[in-house]
Amino acid sequence: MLKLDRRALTMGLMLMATAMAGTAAMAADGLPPMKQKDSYKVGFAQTESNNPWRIAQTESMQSEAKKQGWQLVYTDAAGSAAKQVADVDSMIAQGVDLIFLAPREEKPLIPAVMKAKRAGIPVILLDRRVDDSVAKAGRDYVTFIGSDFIDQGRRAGEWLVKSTGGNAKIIELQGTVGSSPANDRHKGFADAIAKAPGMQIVAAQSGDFARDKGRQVMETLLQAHPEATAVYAHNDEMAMGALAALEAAGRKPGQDITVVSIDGTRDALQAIVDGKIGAVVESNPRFGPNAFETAKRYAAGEKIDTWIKVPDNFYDKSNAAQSVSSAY
Ligand code: GYE
Repeated sequence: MLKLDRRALTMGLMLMATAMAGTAAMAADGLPPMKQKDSYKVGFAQTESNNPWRIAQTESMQSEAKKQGWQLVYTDAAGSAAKQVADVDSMIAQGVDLIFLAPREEKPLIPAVMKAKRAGIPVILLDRRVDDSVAKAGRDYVTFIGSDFIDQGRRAGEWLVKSTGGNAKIIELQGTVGSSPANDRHKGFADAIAKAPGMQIVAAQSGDFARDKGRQVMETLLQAHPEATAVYAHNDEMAMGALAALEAAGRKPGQDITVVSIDGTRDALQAIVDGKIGAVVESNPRFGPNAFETAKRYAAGEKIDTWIKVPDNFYDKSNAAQSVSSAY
């Protein structure tokens, strides 16, 4: 009897010791810890570099790394989720202290997030989310730093309702299929226009957040829907492509068709000044200071919110001119 109790006790102690060893390697919430050091080697896995928004984001990350004296391992997935997964793999192999990841699509990048976690490397998501019913902030990755895309779509929709008097036949140029900004910018916009029965989306298709694709898609959709009176583009590059297609078709953007979009690039703000785009909801790409500050707070053991929201401006005729020169 006594012998058995002793064995049970030893077993219990052993189990407790194993459990404690497990927690010693992990923060309380299961996230990999980050040691406090003077300088770090961190990764930034960029999704593509084919538009001014991406270039501004990369510049902001690189200049902040320089300012902090941290080494930045930079990769560009060139628009391929599969390459981005491989890029994260190589960062894990290089033993970076933390990975900043701008996930191209919501689902395909989840394995990369989980693999980094298993390798003991914390991940901070920048500008786009992964599917949070599978991978969770505060458990599988540290946090998401980025805009409220549903709100951006809502603001674009509300502006369009107002400026068209609640009557419009809309062509929607959507972002990259399966990306969180494309999903959420559609949702917020659809919710906003649902309140006005005269607002109708006559066609919607992805232009992959790219200017030339936006132009091509607009050309096709305009041929099928010459009755369109408005364009909602999920980003400025596609809006610029749409302007080219509209003008080539003899339309007069700003006069016979209203254009609204999202980002705040220099070209788009100039197009507002020129009277061709009606309004732009900002999506701020300058993540550097916020990203590095968050990593430092995490290393210091601070509790990090699961979403660090980036506040966004709004541009129309009243303020675009004064913002053109500081835009990217
Ligand atoms: O609007 C777009 C870019 O993920 C918020 O991606 C970002 C979006 C941005 O390619 O221009």
